Amino acid sequence: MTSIPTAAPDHRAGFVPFPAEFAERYRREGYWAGDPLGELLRAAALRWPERTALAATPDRPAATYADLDAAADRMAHGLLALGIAPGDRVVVQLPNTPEFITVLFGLLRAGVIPVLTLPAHRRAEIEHLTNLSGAVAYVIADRAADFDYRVLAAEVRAAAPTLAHVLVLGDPGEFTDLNSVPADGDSLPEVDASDIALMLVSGGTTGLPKLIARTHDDYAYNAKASAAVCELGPEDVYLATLPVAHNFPLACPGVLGTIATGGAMAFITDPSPESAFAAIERHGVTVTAVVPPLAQLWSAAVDWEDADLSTLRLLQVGGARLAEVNAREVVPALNVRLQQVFGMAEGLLNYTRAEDSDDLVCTTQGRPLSPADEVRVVDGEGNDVLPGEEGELLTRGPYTLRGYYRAPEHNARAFTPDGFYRSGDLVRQLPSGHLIVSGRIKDVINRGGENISCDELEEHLLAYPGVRHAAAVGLPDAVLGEKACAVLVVEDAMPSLAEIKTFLTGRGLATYKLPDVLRQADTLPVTAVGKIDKKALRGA
Ligand code: OOB
Repeated sequence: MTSIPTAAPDHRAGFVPFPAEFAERYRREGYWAGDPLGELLRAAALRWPERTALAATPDRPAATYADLDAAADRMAHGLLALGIAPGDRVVVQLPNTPEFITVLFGLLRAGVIPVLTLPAHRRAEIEHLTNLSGAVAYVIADRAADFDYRVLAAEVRAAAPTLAHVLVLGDPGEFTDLNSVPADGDSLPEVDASDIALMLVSGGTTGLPKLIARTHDDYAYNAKASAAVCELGPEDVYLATLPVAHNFPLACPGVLGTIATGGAMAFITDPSPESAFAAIERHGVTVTAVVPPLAQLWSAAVDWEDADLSTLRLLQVGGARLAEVNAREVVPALNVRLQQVFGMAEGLLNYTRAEDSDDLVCTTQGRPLSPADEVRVVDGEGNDVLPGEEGELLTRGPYTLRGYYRAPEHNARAFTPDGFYRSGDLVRQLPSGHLIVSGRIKDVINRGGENISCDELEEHLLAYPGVRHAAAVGLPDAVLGEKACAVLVVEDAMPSLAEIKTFLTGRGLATYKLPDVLRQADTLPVTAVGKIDKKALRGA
């Protein structure tokens, strides 16, 4: 009889749990079910053993829920047999492949905590996240998108004293073959649902990323409640288009919501219209999630791609603001229902609903997922603004973190004393509860003391005929402190600064908000998940 290992306590050092009275309430009111996340897959395998969980790929047949469940168990036993213990952290950096799911559930069932990084992260981020989490292992693919992750792993290992294993999907080189890990075994550790299930990486735009420890209870609720809002069921086929380690395609409702409701999952590593449309046609995809630049690209691409997209019923768009002009293009172009999603790895999710009017869907970023989500909109002093006025969004609720992992100093600023997360997002709330995101607190240009909201200026610039993408950034200026720069990606001829100013003035924009400088670009730089990268633009 093998003894059942239990979690070493050190993973909880630096974790900020939900206060006891809130945890009790979330349990009592049924938000938290007390089930470890690894059981989501177990329940699906019991209920729908023969249904397809993973769609076939060119090099492997489809896997049923029974297959996937067994593969996850074998992965869990194999990881424990390597000496990785419950409570240990493991950095996972995999492209969108079915193995991501096996590795994720293997880790969850072993009580080991995945630290979910994105394929676009490089040495600075991976080293930092490995050391911050004290990870003992790093799971990679050999190569993806022309990048050799084994070279990165060698560098990280040299700088991360805790890292004992590198597991590689594909050719392992000097490291361990991930395919050699799975093993049989008879007992898996008890997992406490109030403990840390996994860690997400913050999408923060300043400084190095932070770790967001999500508990089994809160993340299972996140995925299940999201699946309910999106009306996912066993007939759905979810396409992971965005990097699946990101909260949006992972659990909003994403692959975890799909597993909770018995649907099938398909994966692509290239989100271009050519690749994505082919996958939608091949797998009969019904739901997927994209960022606004991709929604725009897909909408335009129906003119030159002729794939059959008729199975697609729901296109979720979120991660950054979707301009109203672009929102209005999506539905007729792709013939789908559009859903705006305003979410954050830290927790709070807002969705537009099936019953919302077209105007609400095109002009708002949705309303909170949970009846237990608490939302406040506050001014610079932290006082509630009048209903409908703009202010910073603060939030607290059954799936919103109470503190970043191992970041006490930052937490003192990022949370109110009563536990609300200060999102840094500027919003207005309608009487219906729907939120309109008007920008980031810091995404403003301070032009000689007058504040210009970059989002507002961008929305106006996008309305100019032929402008495909627009970004407003502040540039240093000796006299004004900052001057306003508009960067445009255009379809044909680039307008002149004078033409832009005349156009914006015609739309009623205040003179001080007019750009001082106009730049043309072929493309805008993007972040690891595909949002426009303001930091890079400012530095350029
Ligand atoms: C999602 O999560 P993160 O952590 O990468 O980024 C969160 C931030 C938000 O605080 C907000 O500033 C921005 O991204 N954002 C939006 C937005 N959705 C996210 N800004 C305007 N409109 C939206 N619809 O990006 C994320 C996580 C789960 C679901 C969806 C998105």
